[in-house]
Amino acid sequence: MLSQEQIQSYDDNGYILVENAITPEQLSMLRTRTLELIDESRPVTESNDVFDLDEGHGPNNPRLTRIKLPHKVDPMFWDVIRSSAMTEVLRDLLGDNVTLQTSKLNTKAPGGGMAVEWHQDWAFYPATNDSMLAIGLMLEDVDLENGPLQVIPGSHKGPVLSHMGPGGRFCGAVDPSDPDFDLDKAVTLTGKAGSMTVHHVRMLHGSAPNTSDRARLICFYECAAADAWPLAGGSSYIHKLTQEELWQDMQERMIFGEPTLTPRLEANPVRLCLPPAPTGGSIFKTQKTGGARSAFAKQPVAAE
Ligand SMILES: O=C(O)CCC(=O)C(=O)O
Repeated sequence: MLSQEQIQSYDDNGYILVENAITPEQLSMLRTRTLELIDESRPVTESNDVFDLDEGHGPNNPRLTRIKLPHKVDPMFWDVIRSSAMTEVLRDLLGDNVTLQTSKLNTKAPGGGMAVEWHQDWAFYPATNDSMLAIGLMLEDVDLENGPLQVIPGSHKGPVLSHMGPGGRFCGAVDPSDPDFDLDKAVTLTGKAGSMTVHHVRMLHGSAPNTSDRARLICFYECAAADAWPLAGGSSYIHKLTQEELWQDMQERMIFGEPTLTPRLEANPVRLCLPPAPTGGSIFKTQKTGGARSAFAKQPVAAE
């Protein structure tokens, strides 16, 4: 459970860091399973529904940017969000009815694993209100060398920046020269394995390439109050479901509490992510093919 100071700090700054978010047993199980999954990706030659491959991936050198939807790949990733300190943090920050928007395990490979360019999650999936956040559960120690998450405190109360690329398509990243992007204020979130970061859906955040010889394993759980309904035109898979499938999906994604059919409407700035990048499927593909300018390399992200 969070203290009043921690809740206030989240409200003011848009992020918090919490240590020991899961037990040592849970950490060990999740870490072992993650390393097994990376190993299982060896024969895979193209990104698919589970693995997003990084440059240089091959049978002798498994390199992933991401394991997609880990809570669907192995139930232990679902169980842990429903029965750990993370569960109580969600209750403190989002209320009694909380749903999982999506999950992803960004494995940032050793020796150059890709940067995630600066962006706001809100640009990918705006909703009727912004009671939404991402938990970043560290399954490996995260330090300055292996590409830690960086955030800009207070940016969750600012505008939603343009995430359009030079070709006029959504590129999933802000332009580093945008006057509303104040990189000087960035804070870097490092921590021991088992710690978690929490950042607000409108928070500007990104992370540099992994220059270390260790993978940077962070499992992101993107969560929402049940009354934050996705807006049509967002990039979530939800829009591809039939009404019957959506109804089923809503029940299955509840972390605790009940879904609701009465969305809460708030006046927040919104930009929809259309037209989409030439290739989507992960933020890495969207940023590359949409032509995102890099704040880390000071040059465009190389196209695949
Ligand atoms: O992996 C990271 O450092 C950031 C991930 C992220 O922001 C995203 O996937 O949307």
